[in-house]
Amino acid sequence: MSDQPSSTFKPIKYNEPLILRNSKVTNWPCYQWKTKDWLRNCADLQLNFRIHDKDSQQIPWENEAITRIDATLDQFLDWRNNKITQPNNSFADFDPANFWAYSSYNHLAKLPYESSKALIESISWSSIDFGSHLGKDGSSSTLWIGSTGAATPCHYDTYGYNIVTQIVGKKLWILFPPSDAVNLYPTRIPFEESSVFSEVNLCRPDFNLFPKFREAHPYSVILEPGDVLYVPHHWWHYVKCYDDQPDGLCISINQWLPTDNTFDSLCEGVTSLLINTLFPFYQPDDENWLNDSTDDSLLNDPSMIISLIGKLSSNQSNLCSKIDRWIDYIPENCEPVQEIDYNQLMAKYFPDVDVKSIHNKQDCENKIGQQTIEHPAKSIIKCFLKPNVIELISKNILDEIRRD
Ligand SMILES: O=C(O)CCC(=O)C(=O)O
Ligand SMILES: [Fe+2]
Repeated sequence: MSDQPSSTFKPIKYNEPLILRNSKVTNWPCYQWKTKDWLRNCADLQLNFRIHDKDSQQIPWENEAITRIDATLDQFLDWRNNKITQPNNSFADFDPANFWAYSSYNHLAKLPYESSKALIESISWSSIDFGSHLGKDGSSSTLWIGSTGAATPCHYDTYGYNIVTQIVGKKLWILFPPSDAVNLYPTRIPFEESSVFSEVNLCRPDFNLFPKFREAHPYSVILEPGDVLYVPHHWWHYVKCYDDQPDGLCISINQWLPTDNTFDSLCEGVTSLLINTLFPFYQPDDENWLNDSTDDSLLNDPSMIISLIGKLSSNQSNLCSKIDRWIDYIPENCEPVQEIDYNQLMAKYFPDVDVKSIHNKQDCENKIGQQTIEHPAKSIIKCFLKPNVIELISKNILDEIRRD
C-alpha cells in the first residue's frame, strides 16, 4: 500500500462535513476480512457492550443502558448469529431480536496489544489522502462495534475534528452545524469528558420543551463500507447502526485529530472545575450523572485547570494561537454532506414515526402537564454548565491572564 497521497490537494479549512465514497479503505486488510477472519485475528478482543431495548423510543443515553456486558468479540458474534455455544456467554439473557448491543469508544491503544495487534496493523490511514496528520497505523484509532439499531445520542466532541471510516455494515449520521447549538439545547449531564450532548430526542422531539429545535438544520448521510466521513470541529452528530438486516453487524473506525486549540482545553478545564464543585451540592442516589466511560479520577482533580492557566500565563503566545493543525488536504472526489428538511429526514430514515402527530399532539396538550419535573438543583447545575457560560468564563480567564 502506498503511503503517498495520490490526489491533488487543496490546503483549506473545511467547515462542512464531507463524504468520500468507496475510498482506499477498501484496500485495508480489515475491510476485506470476513467473519472468520475477524475471529482468526481478534477473537479474544475484550470489549464492553451496552445493551438497549430495540423498541425504546427514548434517547439511547449510555448511563441508561439496560446493562453492560464484558465480552470477547467472538462471544458478541456468536450472540448476533444466534449461535451461543459458550456457557459463560453473558449475552445469553438477551434475544438479539429484541435488544441491540454497542461497544463504543474503544481506543485501540488501550486494548490488550496481543488481541488488537492484527487490527491495528491492518489500518493504514496514510492511504486515504485525508490530510497529513492522520498517522500510519491504527494505534490512535477508535473502534465501534454494534448490532442494527445501536446508536449514539446527539452530541458534539469538544476537541478537534474527526475522520470516520465505515468497515462493515451501514451507519446513519445526522449532523448539525455548530451554529445550531441554541436549537439543540446543549447539556453536560450526563457528563462525559469532551462530549456536549443535546437534550432533544431527535427521533421524537418534544416541541413544547424544545421549540427551537424546529429551527435546526439537519444534514444526513448513510455511510457504507469503504466510505470516509470528515466531521468538522464542533459539528453535532447523532449516529445509528442502520442496516437493512435486523441482525446486521456494524463496524467503524475513526480518528479524532487535535486542532491545538487551547481555548477548547480551557473550556473543558472550567467544566471539570464546575462539575467538581457543583455535583456534590446535589447528589441523587438513583441517577448517575457520569457516563460509564468517563474516568472519574479526572473529575477529582480541579487543580488541572489551575495548572493549565499557569501554563497559559507563562506562555503568552499560546493564548493567541489560532487553530494551527487542521485538515490540510482532501481527496478531489469528496462531496459535501447534504442538508435535509426535518420532515424529509424523518420520512426517509424513521418512517415508523408519525411526525405530523408529534407536531399536532404537542400543540394541543397542556404544556406543564407534559414536562417531566426535574429536580431544581439539576436544572441549576445544567445552566452553570451550558457551553455559552463556560465559554464566557474561559474568555474572562484569558482576559484576566492578559492583564496580569
Ligand atoms: O459511531 C458512533 O456511534 C458515534 C461516533 C462518534 O460520535 C464520533 O466518531 O465522534
Ligand atoms: Fe462524536
